[in-house]
Amino acid sequence: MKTMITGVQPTGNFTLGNYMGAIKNFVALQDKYESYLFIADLHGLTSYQEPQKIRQTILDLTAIYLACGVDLEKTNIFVQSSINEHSALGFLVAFQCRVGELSRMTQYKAKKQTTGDGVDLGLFIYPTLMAADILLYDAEVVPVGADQKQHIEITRDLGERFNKRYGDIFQLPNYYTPPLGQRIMNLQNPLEKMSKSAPEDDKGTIFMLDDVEVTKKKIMSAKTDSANIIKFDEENKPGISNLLTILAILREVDTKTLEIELKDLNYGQFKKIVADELALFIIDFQSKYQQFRDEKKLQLILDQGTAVAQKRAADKLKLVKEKFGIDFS
Ligand code: AQP
Repeated sequence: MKTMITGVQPTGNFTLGNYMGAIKNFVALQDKYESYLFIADLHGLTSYQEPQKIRQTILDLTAIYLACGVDLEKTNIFVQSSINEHSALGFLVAFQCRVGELSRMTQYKAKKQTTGDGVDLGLFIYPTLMAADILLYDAEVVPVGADQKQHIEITRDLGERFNKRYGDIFQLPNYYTPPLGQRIMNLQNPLEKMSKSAPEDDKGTIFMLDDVEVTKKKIMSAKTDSANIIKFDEENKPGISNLLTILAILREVDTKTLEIELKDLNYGQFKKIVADELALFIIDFQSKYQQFRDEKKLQLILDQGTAVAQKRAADKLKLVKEKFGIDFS
């Protein structure tokens, strides 16, 4: 059976973008693959995290995964830092990655601009650790949002380079981005992606665990345009297109169908429909989340997922070390 993997950092607050861009699609595909879903706490450490809070945020994210529909019969959930092979392979990958390749990464370039006093090396080499996360499991498919496509592409390039130098070691991965929802935009600035590192009071970000009344208000005050025509046109009508995308994903229809159905409504009426349907979805999500979070099984779930992933990662790292000529066990 082929393998699928993806991860989310246990930082900030899980957003509608994280759900629609990545985890919803992972859940939809989990039947078809040997599936691994990890909590990317090492990636999270590319910015300072309060040490006392990390354990709780990891358990929160585990419950979020389950509330999104992750099925433990089909998916192994684990914490990245509990498997040392990620760091070990990340190191080896970084050694043969070019500075120029990493300098071209859009995410790095964007973050560099907002970091006044220099960029941590962790942020610069983030894609090499991400490549290790994927290559370690020979994953064929990685469901991600659009912002991560470039990192999967560099993972392929690096995997190919190793395969050429050392003989076939790694399966080369492909990203899976959904036709709709690969880039859910900030409601107040629909030219920017919705991001979970946004401040808690950001009016443009739907946090999945926020009070549902706050969420409804955010939809009602979403920035649109003045034309009052409900049409999917990301270039000229980014705000309306973003709302159409959200509603289309909730209803599992395409945006054309919605355009026809909603054509006689004004923007206020349209937003009310989106707000109400999103609220119903989020109420259901939050009730599942609370149930999983209150159960005392989360650590056990992580331990079980880690045991399965650990075996696979250890076998792979051993093979890599053999191929590199540094396996002396
Ligand atoms: N707005 C989005 N639309 C679609 N997919 C998204 N993803 C993130 N935002 C959107 C996807 O979610 C997965 C987890 O990514 P992450 O943990 O890096 O979350 P983030 O929201 O991107 O986090 P940050 O810390 O707020 O990052 P920056 O600062 O880069 O915005 C990934 O598959 C991602 O593509």
